[in-house]
Amino acid sequence: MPTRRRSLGRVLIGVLAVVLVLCCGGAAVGGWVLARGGTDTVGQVDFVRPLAVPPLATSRVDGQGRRVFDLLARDGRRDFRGDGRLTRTAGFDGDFLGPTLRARRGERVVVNVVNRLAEETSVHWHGMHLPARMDGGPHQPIRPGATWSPTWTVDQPAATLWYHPHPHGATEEHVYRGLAGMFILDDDREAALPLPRRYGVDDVPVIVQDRNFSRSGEFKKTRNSIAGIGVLGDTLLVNGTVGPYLDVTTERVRLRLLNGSTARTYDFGLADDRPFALIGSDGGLLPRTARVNRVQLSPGERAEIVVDVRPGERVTLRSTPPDLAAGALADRFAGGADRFDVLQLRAAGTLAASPSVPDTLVPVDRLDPASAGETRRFTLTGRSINGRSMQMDRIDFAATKDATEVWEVVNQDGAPHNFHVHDVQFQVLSVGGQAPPPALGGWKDTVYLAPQRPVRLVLRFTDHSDPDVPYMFHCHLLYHEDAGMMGQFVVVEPGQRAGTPPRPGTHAGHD
Ligand SMILES: [Cu+2]
Repeated sequence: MPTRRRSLGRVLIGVLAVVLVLCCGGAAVGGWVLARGGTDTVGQVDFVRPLAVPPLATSRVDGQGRRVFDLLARDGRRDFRGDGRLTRTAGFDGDFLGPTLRARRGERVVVNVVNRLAEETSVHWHGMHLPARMDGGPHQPIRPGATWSPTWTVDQPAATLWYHPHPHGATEEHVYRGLAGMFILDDDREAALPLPRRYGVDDVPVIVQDRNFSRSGEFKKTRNSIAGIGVLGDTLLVNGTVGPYLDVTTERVRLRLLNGSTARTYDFGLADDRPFALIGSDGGLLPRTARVNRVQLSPGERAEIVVDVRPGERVTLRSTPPDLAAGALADRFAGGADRFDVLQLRAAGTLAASPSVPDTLVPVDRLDPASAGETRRFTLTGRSINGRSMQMDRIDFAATKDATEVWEVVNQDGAPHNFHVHDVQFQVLSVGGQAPPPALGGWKDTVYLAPQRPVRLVLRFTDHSDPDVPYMFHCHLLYHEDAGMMGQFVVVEPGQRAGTPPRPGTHAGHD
């Protein structure tokens, strides 16, 4: 039946044509999306505003010799771009971000945190070694109008730490609105080194955050659904300043870089690719200065760098595409192709002399993995760790006080995660089976997890035990954390078992 065969042939050709068009169209769209590249602000940022330097928090010493700070969380409004469009924000003691807290090793501190927000929040001391009930995680909520007054003794090396809310399920929202600040610790070892340390002059906090703005000027919290890592903004705020410059008056300037973003990873360097001195990571100074030209920071990580400048020059701190090692598609949608001009350094015509940065910094005693009594494995997939989602009333394990542990952490997704541990600083033993780079050679509390690349950590939980009140471990991509990629552990005395977390609403840690 030739007629029927002919019509069948026509149908087949038609179907083929449709398939062909769909394939080509799909490939074209896919190719266009990939080729489109990422967000790129290089050469497009007008550095017209002086970098805001967070004020040092005032403090007083009380009758018990404790250093007392006051911190007030509140809503605010700010015109970030000078065009009259106000953004609804939140901050500590101000409209956006908060003052820099500063304390010395050995000091006992008290922070009176007042919650003047319309909702519950908490304040977590990221990187701080302290009792669990002072940690400021989801078990220490502060109700609207309430004051929470944690107190602890600073007992860890000089470091660039930070503080931010950690309320159950709402951390991303609170940090994105602006609730965060730096917490600098000092000690004698750091003070004995010839490093720049005049706050706001040659020792400057650089808190980098990305935001999207709506047409009316509000922060826009639309998440990219393809990579699923959270909000990636197209505008950078540095200490809350859009388009910032810093007047540099000394030959060398120390920058305390904090990635305070909720999801984005940066790869910081200078625009002319000059090397700089990498002197510190999350938990303090490195054993040795690393002369590098890039430092990559995932959300929550810090680095201290010292940059040499020449009289009269202008040089830009830039973030080039980070190596997320997550494949082309994930890279593209997870910020792996994005570039940003971050901060312009404007050197004065005459610069005050700065001592050169020493090669040797501080001793970092290596924890011995061979002495580890416990090896734990953490597999991150989707929004869970070891297949479990965060539950306030479930303690995942108990770590014994003063015992060394090895943790093997692996991201088994195709997209980025990272890993943050409360209470202690850890050391990185290996990344994908390789010795860690110099940037991971000191104390760390947060580490990037490239897909399928296991990271081995060694940790020791000293000083503080409490069978009932847990510390957190979690992905510090805040959208993931809020969605359940978090677990809880307690530190116990030898032979002690994990107890029961306080019921929500009992407000552990309130005095
Ligand atoms: Cu994650």
